[in-house]
Amino acid sequence: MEGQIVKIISNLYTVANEKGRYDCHSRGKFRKDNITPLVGDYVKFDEKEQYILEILPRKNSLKRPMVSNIDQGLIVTSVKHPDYSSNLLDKLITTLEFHRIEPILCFSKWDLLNKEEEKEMEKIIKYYESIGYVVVKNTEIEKIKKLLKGKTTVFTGQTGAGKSSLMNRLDANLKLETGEISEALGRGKHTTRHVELMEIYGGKVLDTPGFSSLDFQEMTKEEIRDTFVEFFRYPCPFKDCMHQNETECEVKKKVEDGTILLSRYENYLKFIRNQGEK
Ligand SMILES: Nc1nc2c(ncn2[C@@H]2O[C@H](COP(=O)(O)OP(=O)(O)O)[C@@H](O)[C@H]2O)c(=O)[nH]1
Ligand SMILES: [Mg+2]
Ligand SMILES: [Zn+2]
Repeated sequence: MEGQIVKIISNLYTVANEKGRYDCHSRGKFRKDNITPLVGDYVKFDEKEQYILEILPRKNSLKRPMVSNIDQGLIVTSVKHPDYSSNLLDKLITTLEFHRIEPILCFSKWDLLNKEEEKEMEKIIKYYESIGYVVVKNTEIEKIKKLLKGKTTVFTGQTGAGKSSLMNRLDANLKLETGEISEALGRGKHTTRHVELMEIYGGKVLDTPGFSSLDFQEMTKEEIRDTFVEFFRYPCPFKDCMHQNETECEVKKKVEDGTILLSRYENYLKFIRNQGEK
């Protein structure tokens, strides 16, 4: 039979398909081939012996968390408490783009903003929409449900941003632990549970504490550049332009005239600093 690994606890793999859930073991064979079965893996398994026989080819895989076959990432970004961080948002977008995971931007805690702050955030949202991203607020539950349908989605974002609260609102049966931010931050690592793929409204979601601390060690400068999707709209005279010190650069022009959001460009420069070359 075929199914998808939805949970791994030590060496017990829970494989699910339309017929049910099966607790399976893996064979030494995978260890020999240096393949670690991941949550999200589609597998062939022997339902009688409860053994995983084969891992089917992956669409993508992440290291932190260790998951595979992710379609999209819902980036939960709080606009206050914790304060809005364009750096973290762009970092997560870059990380998802790099892994060919479609980013969806979800802003939370809008209720904590005053009118002026709201206006500022609206501008930022408009910009991200203009470069092609789907943007929602965490209060737009019906819209979010539609986006999740039929897809495997990873929830990501800073601790305290409201990921678990949102998932609980999407499905009251989940009953995920949520925390006051100070508490959540203080507890740090041990709020991290095992990774589990959960069904919500005909979609599958992963709650992933810790994902936000992903770094770029494995990405080159060029790979980071190519995750800034709006840069492609403004071809530069130098084909491999890094939009940095080049004299004739269309991207820099668009930053200067305000077409490209300054914080995006500044974050880009920060991200490529200290990165390896191609
Ligand atoms: N004011 C406000 N608080 C929220 C909102 N969403 C979540 N919270 C609160 O923020 C805290 C952290 O939420 P939680 O879901 O645990 O965040 P997580 O760490 O991303 O899973 C909790 O106290 C929530 O009640 C929101 O939209 N507005
Ligand atoms: Mg949480
Ligand atoms: Zn350029």
